[in-house]
Amino acid sequence: MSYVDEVYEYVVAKNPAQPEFHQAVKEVLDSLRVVIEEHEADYKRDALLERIVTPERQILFRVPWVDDKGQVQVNNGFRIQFNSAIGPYKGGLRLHPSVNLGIIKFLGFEQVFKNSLTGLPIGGGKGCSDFDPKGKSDREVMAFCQSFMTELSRHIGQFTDVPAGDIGTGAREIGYMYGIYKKINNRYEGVLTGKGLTYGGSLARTEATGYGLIYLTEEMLKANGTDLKGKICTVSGAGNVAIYAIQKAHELGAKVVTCSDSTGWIYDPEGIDVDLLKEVKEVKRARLTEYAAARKSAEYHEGKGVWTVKCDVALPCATQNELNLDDAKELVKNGVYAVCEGANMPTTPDATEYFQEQGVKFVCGKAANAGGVATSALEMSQNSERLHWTFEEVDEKLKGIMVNIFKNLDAAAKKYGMEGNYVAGANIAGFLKVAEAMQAQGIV
Ligand code: NDP
Ligand code: 2IT
Repeated sequence: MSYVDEVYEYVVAKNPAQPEFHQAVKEVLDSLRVVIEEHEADYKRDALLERIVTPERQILFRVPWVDDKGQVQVNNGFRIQFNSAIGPYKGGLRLHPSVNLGIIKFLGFEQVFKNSLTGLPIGGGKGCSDFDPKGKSDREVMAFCQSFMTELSRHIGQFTDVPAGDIGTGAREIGYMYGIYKKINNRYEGVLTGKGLTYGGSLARTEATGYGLIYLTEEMLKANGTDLKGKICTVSGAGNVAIYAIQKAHELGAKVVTCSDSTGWIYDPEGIDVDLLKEVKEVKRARLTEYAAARKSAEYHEGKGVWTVKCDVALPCATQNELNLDDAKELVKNGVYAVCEGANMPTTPDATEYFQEQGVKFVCGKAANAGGVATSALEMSQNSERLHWTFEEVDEKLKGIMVNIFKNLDAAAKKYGMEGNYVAGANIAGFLKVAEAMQAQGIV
């Protein structure tokens, strides 16, 4: 049995009932086979792969808080400090009732290679809670955030671990968490990113993941002799990533005709109205039915259906495993040219394989959505030098980072004889830097 297969079996045996974690590990290890074979003796002796698939530290804790009726509620809290070979742990906090240890480990594992791809000095981590901010009052959200951070605060710090937003964690939650961290530690430090602009946040962080996705998509299309101008795009999700991806795609001349949330989806043949979408989602925190009610050209459909709409470029921006083999077949039947992942692992493995077999250009999330965490690292730089950069400065740096990510993954794929396989290119480029840093630092 090859070393890669041995390690995959080791992961499945050591982490039972964590299918998303197994899936993420398999995708990375499978595409690293040529690289591993090149270094097999050294990696095996040093158990490099066993170490890279094992989090450095896993923190599980109780989060009690009092709701508006005076009833005590109890949630679970997690922080996975996965790998600190190239910098302090860095990665978001997800607040969603579906989270569990396997989901958070897949996200932490992906984050290690994504952060490496940015070229910036950040290790990988991720945190979460099964708390659901939907339908809670601001006071309840604050009570939860304060309790969550009271425990988390002893495990993080600007040089140790720097959390940020993810599904369910936006500016409001980061603000409450920052406030209580400061009160507990009596330190005004850049311990979180995605902060508000009045207390150490970076301009363009809100927009960064969606903008970055489109910068990378444009670069990939250009490398293939085309661009976004005039292209029809479909987007899933209606949150932070989706909204700013739609905005930037429109700026570059594409037309985005869909978006979705967990209850339904919108088809708007005239192109999604971003200002209206922001009003519905960012201000009112309402359902997409309100978008449809306010816009004549829009159709609202219950359930899932974004991937049935004909498009040139599909951009999944909601959640993991939201685009399956049936969806992929439908997209290919309708002539899709490219798929770029704004969410983390939104495409199932069989759907990814199908796209690649059918010649669809496919860029995985750890490359395509790296603009968010890259801009978080730029926020950390600004906090360290106690200065603010302009929107244009940050945006220009973000663009440069996304262009570089594409160049590096494209070059890695070519170097290892897999030209056009952007998944393998991203995994190889991300892995090599982390592996080299781990080897240099000895057995830790
Ligand atoms: P938000 O919470 O802002 O938005 C998430 C969107 O996806 C919402 O529209 C939500 O609908 C929908 N959604 C969530 N879960 C499900 C589900 N199970 N089924 C259907 N729809 C769902 O999160 P973000 O936009 O920040 O994150 C979206 C994705 O991008 C995630 O995979 C995240 O990990 C990834 N990502 C985020 C980054 C960031 O900087 N924020 C950076 C890189 C990746 P509803 O409101 O109904 O729940
Ligand atoms: O998945 C991700 O990269 C994020 N949620 C952003 C993490 C961050 O630290 O900005």
